[in-house]
Amino acid sequence: MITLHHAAQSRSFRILWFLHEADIPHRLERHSFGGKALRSPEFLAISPAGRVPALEIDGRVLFESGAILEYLSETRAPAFGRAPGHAERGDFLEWLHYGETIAQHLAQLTFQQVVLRPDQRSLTVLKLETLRLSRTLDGVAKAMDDGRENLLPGGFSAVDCMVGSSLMIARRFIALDGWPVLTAWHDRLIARPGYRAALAQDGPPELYQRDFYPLPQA
Ligand SMILES: N[C@@H](CCC(=O)N[C@@H](CS)C(=O)NCC(=O)O)C(=O)O
Repeated sequence: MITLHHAAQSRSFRILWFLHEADIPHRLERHSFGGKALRSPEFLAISPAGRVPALEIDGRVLFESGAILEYLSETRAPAFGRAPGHAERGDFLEWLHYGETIAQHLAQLTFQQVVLRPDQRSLTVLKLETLRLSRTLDGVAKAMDDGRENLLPGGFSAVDCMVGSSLMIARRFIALDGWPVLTAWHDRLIARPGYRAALAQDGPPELYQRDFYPLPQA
């Protein structure tokens, strides 16, 4: 049985969502960001930086969400991947990694808005990271401007889980109103049975208590 090391509202949701989309049986090992469990020798033996997701599969452990999605699509759900030689292979790899280009700004904004106390926050960092996040969303919107239904024109794939999960968190910091194609894509994604099943399994909030975190006033 595949085991997903998971924390609610985190990057491991990318994997949880994919497992449901591809109908792959799995069990969850739930983790919390509170306390020091992610820094225990036992967990560091699974994930060297003490991060989620990590996936126990085929007699080994895989970490890094992009690598996990690539491995799962190659070994368990080829229709949701783009194998070498496929016309969309290059785009698939680009978007798979682009999920982290978006997520680096989400991590900064989460740290500022959720982890730090109000008096520790930097308005400069918050404004800059919000702007830089919006630039990454511009990139997705530009690609989807041709009317495609999914991030790859050929159909739903692992990159919808990768980038789509980042989009779900991005909208806690930026309203999507300015990007109608992203709003429409978001609405299609959350209507998917696989997404709904993953959300039901995600667990109680680990990070975000609010739907939206506005920029604090100066
Ligand atoms: N590039 C990694 C990043 C993993 C990562 O940073 N995960 C966060 C949750 S979203 C984490 O485990 N943070 C715990 C910590 O920093 O202690 C991936 O995509 O899997």
